[in-house]
Amino acid sequence: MRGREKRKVIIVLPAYNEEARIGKLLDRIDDTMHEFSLSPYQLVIVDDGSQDCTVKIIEDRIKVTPIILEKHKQNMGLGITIRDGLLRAVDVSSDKDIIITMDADDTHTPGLILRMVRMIDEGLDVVIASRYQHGSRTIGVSIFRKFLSYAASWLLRIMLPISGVKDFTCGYRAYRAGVIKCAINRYGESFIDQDGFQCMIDILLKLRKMDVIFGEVPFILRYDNKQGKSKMNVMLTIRNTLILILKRILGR
Ligand SMILES: Nc1nc2c(ncn2[C@@H]2O[C@H](COP(=O)(O)OP(=O)(O)O)[C@@H](O)[C@H]2O)c(=O)[nH]1
Ligand SMILES: [Mg+2]
Repeated sequence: MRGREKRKVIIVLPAYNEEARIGKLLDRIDDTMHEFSLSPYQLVIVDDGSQDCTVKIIEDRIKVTPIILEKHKQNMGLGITIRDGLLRAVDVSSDKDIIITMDADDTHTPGLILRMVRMIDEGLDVVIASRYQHGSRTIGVSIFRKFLSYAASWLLRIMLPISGVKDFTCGYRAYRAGVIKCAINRYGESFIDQDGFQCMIDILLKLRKMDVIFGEVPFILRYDNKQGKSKMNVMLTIRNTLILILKRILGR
């Protein structure tokens, strides 16, 4: 690298009551980052008022793993948690760095990070781990949840299309850090102003108005790794997603 600073990967994990799998996920991330020579890397974990041992598990790792831990005193929802994670990630990154977001429930395989990083190096600004590319698989997801994601994908592809995007809802993504910085400068506080799971859609809809190149990589969702229930309130998410789509179609 001839004296220049190496590009860094910053991984943002929103975590709410993830004691069952977060330790295992942190091991898998660390192994992957070392194996693929992506270290040193940085983890930004935002605990969203977990009532279980999530925070204890993370704090026990801080000595050996490069973790920045942000804590919410009470549960604030995924939108605010992702927002705080991205703001912190931007604080510790330069424009050429890469910010990855992924679930903390160990359903998103860290092995895909290398490919996502390479795709950013190849010129993409945002890479989505997509359930709708040739070679994608979803293992352990109920037919109802599959249908909902698929319906959201089609509705958005028709009503608010983004070139290169089929999966609008998956939380596993890579962003060029400079793009997130630009979005924060452009939108300020309103960059992530959706409280719930629909925030993942809205991030893309906001970036769509900027000069951003999107792409996807096939993704194998290992929902069978999940222990305990999903934290998504399905009915609330459907309602909020439809309201969001309507608002954005009307240009608000
Ligand atoms: N901060 C925060 N994170 C949440 C909340 N609900 C879920 N998460 C996190 O967001 C991610 C997605 O939630 P998850 O239960 O995996 O949803 P699913 O994969 O769509 O069923 C996980 O990393 C959760 O820990 C919440 O209320 N607040
Ligand atoms: Mg999940």
